[in-house]
Amino acid sequence: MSDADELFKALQDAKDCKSLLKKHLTQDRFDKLKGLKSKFGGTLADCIRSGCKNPDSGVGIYACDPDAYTTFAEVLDAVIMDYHKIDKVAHPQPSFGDVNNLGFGDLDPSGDLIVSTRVRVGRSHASYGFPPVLTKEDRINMEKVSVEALQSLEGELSGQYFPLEGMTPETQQKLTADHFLFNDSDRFLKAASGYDDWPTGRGIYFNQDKTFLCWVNEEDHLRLISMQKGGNLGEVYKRLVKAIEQMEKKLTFAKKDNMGYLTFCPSNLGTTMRASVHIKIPKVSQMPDFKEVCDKYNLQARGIHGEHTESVGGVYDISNKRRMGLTEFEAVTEMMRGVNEIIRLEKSA
Ligand code: ADP
Ligand code: CIR
Repeated sequence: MSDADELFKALQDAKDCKSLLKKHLTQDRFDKLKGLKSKFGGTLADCIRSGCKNPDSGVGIYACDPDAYTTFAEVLDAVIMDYHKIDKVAHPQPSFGDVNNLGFGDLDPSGDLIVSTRVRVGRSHASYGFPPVLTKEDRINMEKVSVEALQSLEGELSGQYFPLEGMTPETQQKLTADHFLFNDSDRFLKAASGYDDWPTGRGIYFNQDKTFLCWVNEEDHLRLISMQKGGNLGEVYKRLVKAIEQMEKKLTFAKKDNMGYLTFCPSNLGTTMRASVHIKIPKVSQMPDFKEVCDKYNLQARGIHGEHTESVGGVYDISNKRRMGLTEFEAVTEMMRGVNEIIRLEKSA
């Protein structure tokens, strides 16, 4: 049996699997796509390996490279429409709103509930593939160009780059515990080749206050992150927009007309934006309809050490779930509306 056949069989045998991959990779689609190769040499097996080996995946499929979104469109489009709740694969031009007049600022002026606020986007170099097709040399070269661009950032965004190679385990653990740094412990990403050649080519850039950070060669080639304590979403968002605009002038990122920015995971396409708060909601999170409230406002709840982790002490990571089919301003506004409602419910419970 070929690699792809074996993976597909495991997926079919996983009767309790509820992933979007399982739902949308029909036998017909599998037969049609299993022999194809994308421009960077990736295969369907590369895209579905993680979802087939981890039947508890929510999405279950990654793009082996930017061209996968064309070569394997038949299955990826179906997953994309389902995840982002859109009825056709379409995405508007980037639009950040008027950053000097956003209409939102601090979501929790009392300071009672929101511990911290973070907004991130992913970016991919247009000329490189994604983890399954990358070589060690690619990772080193990408790190070099990313760091050059980061080092040209000015003002509040100016900072320093720290490669993972050579960083002491104590520093890594402290930066991770403080929610700044990534690690290699996500089994979904691992099965998708996300940690190949670890830690080569990986590192973190941050400004003095650690309010602007950039992850290099984690899941995406670049993750631009703005974060700070408290609930001032306006300040966090504005800082991120500034960083995006400066980085756009230095690097060419992978984009597709109807999909916006291209990322390794189809859940991140489009705006690639995830705006989150760490918020104390001991009451709301115990309500039987907590999940329905999140669904109604298109929110996603995660634990406090990131995706696939647990809540601690009633603190959750609440963010927008949809990233494609809406503008950046609409994505952050969607999160803001939902968080306002969660705060209202917690305070009145
Ligand atoms: P992403 O997909 O956005 O990169 P993860 O779920 O993997 O996110 O989380 C990455 C890191 O960011 C984790 O350490 C997580 O605790 C941290 N994080 C996410 N949201 C916030 C927030 N609002 N405040 C502080 N840290 C956060
Ligand atoms: C999964 O399918 O669960 C993992 N591959 C992670 C998918 C990204 N999750 C998300 O909700 N954005």
